[in-house]
Amino acid sequence: MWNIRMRASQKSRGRKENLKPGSSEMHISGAEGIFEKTEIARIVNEYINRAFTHPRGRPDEIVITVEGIKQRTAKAALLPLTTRECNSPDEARRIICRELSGLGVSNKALNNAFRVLCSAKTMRGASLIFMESGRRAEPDRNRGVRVSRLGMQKSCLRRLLQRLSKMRINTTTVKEALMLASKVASCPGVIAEACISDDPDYSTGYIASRKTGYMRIPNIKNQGDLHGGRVFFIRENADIKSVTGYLEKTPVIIC
Ligand code: WAQ
Ligand code: MG
Repeated sequence: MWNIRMRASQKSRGRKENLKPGSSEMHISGAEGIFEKTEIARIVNEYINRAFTHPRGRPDEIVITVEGIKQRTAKAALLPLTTRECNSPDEARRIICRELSGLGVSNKALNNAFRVLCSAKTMRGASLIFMESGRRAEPDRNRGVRVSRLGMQKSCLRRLLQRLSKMRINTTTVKEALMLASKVASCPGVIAEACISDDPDYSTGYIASRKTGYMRIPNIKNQGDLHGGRVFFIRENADIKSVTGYLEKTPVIIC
């Protein structure tokens, strides 16, 4: 199996020479998956098209990585999906706080999470937040933790696409977010996730955990807003190295 990753960015124009590498990048788009060898050409093509047609803007650098997977892959269960009724960002915040408080996430942790999710400066990855102290724990605050090396079993994918089609939400965005959330929820140190897309025209977000499943929340932000992000709430005694190691490096097949 092969892990294919794409990352598209825009370096700030004109001032490139004076800046430290990476410091001025605007993240445009990223994608990734685990595939068979015969799928590589098709997927690379698809990812490049995606990078060039992204609503966040035109990239001037696209990095594609195609990497053979040598490790044994772990398995994780696909989270069940539901959609809540929600009419505004304020209502979304109330729903998220109620649900996550129920899982033991403190107010402090929730406030810190919303600061990350609503910041104008988006991260490439996710913030890790201790569920009680609310302390941020990701080693690199600009980059965050990037969930990587995940794929879905063919039969599971087929069933999922049928189900999403029936619900009229069979889009790459939903499919990929649900897969990512399923890997994250399977990580022993993680208690829950909250996500707002950084795409200006995508206003449905979600929270996810083993207890709540994947819960979609419409109108989590207003159309046109550029902010967005991901937060993974972790157990107070979680080992950061094993959490990031699992999320970034362990190949996981969702089934
Ligand atoms: N690992 C960790 N964090 C990530 C990753 C990743 N692989 N990819 C993106 N992020 C973070 C990053 O901070 C982005 O700014 C933020 O998440 C949002 O990413 O069911 O499209 O790719 O309809 O814009 C939710 C779908 C879509 C809800 C989420 O996120 C639904 C989405 P985006
Ligand atoms: Mg995006």
